[in-house]
Amino acid sequence: MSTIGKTLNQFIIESQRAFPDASGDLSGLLNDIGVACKQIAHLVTRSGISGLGGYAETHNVQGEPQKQLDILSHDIFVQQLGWTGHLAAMISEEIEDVISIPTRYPRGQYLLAFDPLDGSSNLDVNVSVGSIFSILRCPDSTTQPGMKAFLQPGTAQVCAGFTVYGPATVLVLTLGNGVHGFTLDRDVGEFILTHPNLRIPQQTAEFAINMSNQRHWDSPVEKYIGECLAGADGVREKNFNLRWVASMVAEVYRILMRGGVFLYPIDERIRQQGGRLRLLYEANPMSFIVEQAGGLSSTGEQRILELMPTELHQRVPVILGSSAEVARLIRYHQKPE
Ligand code: AFP
Repeated sequence: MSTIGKTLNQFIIESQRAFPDASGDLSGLLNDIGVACKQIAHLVTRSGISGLGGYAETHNVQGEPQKQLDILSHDIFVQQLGWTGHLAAMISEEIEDVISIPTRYPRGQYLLAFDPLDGSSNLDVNVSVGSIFSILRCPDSTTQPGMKAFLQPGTAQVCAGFTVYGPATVLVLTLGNGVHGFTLDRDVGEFILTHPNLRIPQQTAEFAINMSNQRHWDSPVEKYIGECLAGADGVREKNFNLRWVASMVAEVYRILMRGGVFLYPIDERIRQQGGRLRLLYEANPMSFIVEQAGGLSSTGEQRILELMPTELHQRVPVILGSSAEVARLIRYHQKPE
């Protein structure tokens, strides 16, 4: 299955064959997500030409100003996936409530949670952005799925993925059997398997955190970053590199490629709201992918995938990446001294 060069569609169909009773619903849904991501890739690449890279006059459910492409990318997901008959409902970063499937369309067995355009504050400076998605099973006998249907732990995810719209457009996917990267061949219009069975190195010398928040950090993060900055002269006895793209998809993709640790921890500014990143459509899908690639993902106190969600848009602290470094940060949270 992991032959480089096969299309996303071939990979999905071959994955389905491992489940003789499969209905084909998930395969159809994944292909439709691939089409939506290709459409968004096209919009992102042309945003400077089309004049769509700027802000809309609106704010999202988080009260954050929306880019026109945030709204258009959201619309593409809803229009591309609503009619297919694979979904029972959707939730989006851009909309407060559950998005129901119109009664004129058949309803499927899956729930989709997505961030249509993560990192969109980078659009006007031409830095990589992306789409993130998480697929859950709709609880049985739920005819009209509401918020409760989505409040499942990350361990219940059937599939998770993200697309990076960067120098190359790459879709990264896990179905619970490893992590695989597909590069968009624009000449053919297909995602091609280029990075099968991605694995995150256990060790790293590269960390990603927004250093401007340093004065707000709790002591475990202060201790860890301080040791990284002390480099070869300090207890770690090696020098570290810092990267901060401010686009989670770009950070996670880099970590999948060469290791690293990404931190968006709780701090004094965001303690009240629980963190910066959203659990259902950012932290959970990225944690599923990172763990499937041999990494770890934690709030510092708990494994993210085991958190029991209480709200659709709840935020959590995120520390993910190379297992040796995340394990060290967990230890520092357990024994801050
Ligand atoms: P935007 O989608 O508003 O650009 O936020 C991106 C993001 O959710 C995540 O992708 C980044 O890692 C993080 O926020 C960057 O946060 P800071 O802007 O506080 O560094």
